[in-house]
Amino acid sequence: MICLKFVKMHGLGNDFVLIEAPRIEDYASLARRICHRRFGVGADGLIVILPSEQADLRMRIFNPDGSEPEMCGNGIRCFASYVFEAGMVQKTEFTVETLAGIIKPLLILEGDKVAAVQVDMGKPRLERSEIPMLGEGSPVINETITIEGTSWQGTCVSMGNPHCVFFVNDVEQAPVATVGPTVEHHPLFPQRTNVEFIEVLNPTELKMRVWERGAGETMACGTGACAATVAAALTGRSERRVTVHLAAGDLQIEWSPDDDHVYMTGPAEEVFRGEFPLEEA
Ligand code: ZDP
Repeated sequence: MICLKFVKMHGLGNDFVLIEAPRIEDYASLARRICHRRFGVGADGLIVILPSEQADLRMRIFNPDGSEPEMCGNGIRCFASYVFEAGMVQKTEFTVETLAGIIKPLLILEGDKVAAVQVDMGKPRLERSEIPMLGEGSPVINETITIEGTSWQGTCVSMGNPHCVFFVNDVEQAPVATVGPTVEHHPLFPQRTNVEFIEVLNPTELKMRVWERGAGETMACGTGACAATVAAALTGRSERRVTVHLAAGDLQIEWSPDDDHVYMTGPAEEVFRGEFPLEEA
């Protein structure tokens, strides 16, 4: 049996299977099998580490349903930590090619271990057509989306991948599992969307739950935390530097006024390594 070596990692409980450029092409069907919580390893995404002609390395990510997002915030911290500790890069600051452009992680070391990763996530995209989203006018702030008779006000941001942010009074009570999938598949979003529910605790602290496109409710979403910070700052609810609280811990997000880039800082942990059979049993 041909087996594929993998490493299982997570960022705040948003978990990934990482593999080094295997000799297979059908990553979508591998993602569906390997991410499965009962029949596979179990993960919120499959990350493929590849060489790049434009950057130090290239990252591709696949959702558990096989779709390929442009970017993945928690995933790129795991990616950066793994490739550094595996000696695939020697620098603590390097470049990664993604479908959302060149992303720049910076490793924060304690001794020779990666304590945290700060990622330059690039500029948020606020043009409606870039999200992409149907309708008129940009930026998309407080757009009414009616779901089963209830009006929701969505503020939409692309961090390379699409996000629709809703501000709520109590995130614990937010109907993530019902409104999330309805908005994910809403005709307004031709590429579907990730959906964030955000409680503003104060101008420097947000509390978040997320429904991810192609994955369902997950414990954390890095690009989502960035999009939420941009949406909160744009609508005057927060400052541009905030702490985003997620179920398993915090992300520090700053939307820099100097270069318009969003910087995300958070952990990345390895859980275990193993081998996965390439053929269907
Ligand atoms: O855009 C999408 O389809 C997401 N499901 C991609 C994964 C995003 C992620 N949770 C993150 O941290 O940005 C990995």
